[in-house]
Amino acid sequence: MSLSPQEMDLFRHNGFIRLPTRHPNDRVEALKSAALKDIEDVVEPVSRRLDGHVHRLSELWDRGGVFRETIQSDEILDPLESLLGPNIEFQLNRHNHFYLREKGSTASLEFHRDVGQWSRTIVTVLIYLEDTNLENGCTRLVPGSHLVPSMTAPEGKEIGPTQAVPVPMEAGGMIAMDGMVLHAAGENRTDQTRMSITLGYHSVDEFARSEEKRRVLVRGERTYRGNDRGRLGL
Ligand SMILES: O=C(O)CCC(=O)C(=O)O
Ligand SMILES: [Fe+2]
Repeated sequence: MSLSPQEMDLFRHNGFIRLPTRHPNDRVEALKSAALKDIEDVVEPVSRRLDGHVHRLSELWDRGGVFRETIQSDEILDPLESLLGPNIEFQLNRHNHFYLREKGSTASLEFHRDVGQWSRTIVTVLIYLEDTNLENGCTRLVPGSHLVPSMTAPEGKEIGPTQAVPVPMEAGGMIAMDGMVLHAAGENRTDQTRMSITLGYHSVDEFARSEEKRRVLVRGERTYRGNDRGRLGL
């Protein structure tokens, strides 16, 4: 399912959009089970909270199985094709992680941008494995903030809490966001978990020649359009 022209415009204007697609329930359940098992078995690389509990699983792509299936799924890549074109790479060294947020979790509560420069931003895809709402800390985003080039961290911290809008989501639902948008996770004030996955995608870099090891092609092909193509015999 591709995005409508209106949805594409809104993504460019606001810097984010709720995707019209969602992951089927059986995949959401499989993702939760696989993640909880990797937490229980402490399958590295992981990050821990101060109290020692594992709250983040990194390198989802390398974990394979349902994680890799999800990263390459049509539910993500079909709408992303409307934003990024037919040739899409998945970024291995940004995001590519699962988060378990509980009461007292502090991860990503501070307003931030996922990338620093507008000329090479990414599309961040947030997948919610449980319903998120105001109580358990749905994502908060500042619409249009991707267009403010000079917003450094202190300014962002000031404007985030006053200007962000909370975006409640259902389990299996997704937000696609320009990585320059100022955003934060909300605080989980419930006794339940709040599980989510964060992924990053690029369009293929048309001026990069060699295969970049920290990105994998998930749709289309690597095209090269550098103006030295003739000299290189390409
Ligand atoms: O889960 C969220 O609401 C936000 C996560 C986030 O900002 C991140 O992983 O960079
Ligand atoms: Fe983020």
